[in-house]
Amino acid sequence: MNRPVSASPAPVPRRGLFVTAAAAAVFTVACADSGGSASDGAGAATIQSASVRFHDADERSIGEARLTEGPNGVLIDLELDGLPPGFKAIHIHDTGTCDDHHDGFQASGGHLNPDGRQHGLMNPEGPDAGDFPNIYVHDDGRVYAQLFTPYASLGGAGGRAWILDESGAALVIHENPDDHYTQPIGGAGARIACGVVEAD
Ligand SMILES: [Cu+2]
Repeated sequence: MNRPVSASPAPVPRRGLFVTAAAAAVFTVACADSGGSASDGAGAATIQSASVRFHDADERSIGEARLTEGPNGVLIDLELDGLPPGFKAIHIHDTGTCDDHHDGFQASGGHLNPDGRQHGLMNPEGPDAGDFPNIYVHDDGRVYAQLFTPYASLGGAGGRAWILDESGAALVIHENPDDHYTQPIGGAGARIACGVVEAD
């Protein structure tokens, strides 16, 4: 990347401009190809990232998550502050609504589960596409975690469960850990925090 000190400054910006224009042309072609794919979810497969802002049942803001689409699934970076300590279940729920704070976030629906699988990462008839390992809330109420699901996609790419379909989706945290086996939600109990998944 180092250029000779004696190089004339004039060609540098021109060369940079040329490369940028070429890259933009390739990118445009790639997007057009992707949009024409019949197997992707109604053209929404181009969604590459999304954000979630969590609120608890008292409507307090308790942190956020960032979802990034990858070739094999979705990576979730999670940063929370203000939850009761211990292991907690976290799932993708099927409906992008968290308005009913005082009714236990029931409006977020059941788990993302277009294939009708049973719940539970350790269930032979599972998992559903909303399942994750538990997160751990430290004594100070904080969580820093990365989660990954190979079962879902923001735009329904690769035939995976479509997170941002018409009904949207929410990330929901429960009061108890998930046992990854029992129906319908692994004994996870009440919903204590919720955040709508919103495309960036
Ligand atoms: Cu759940």
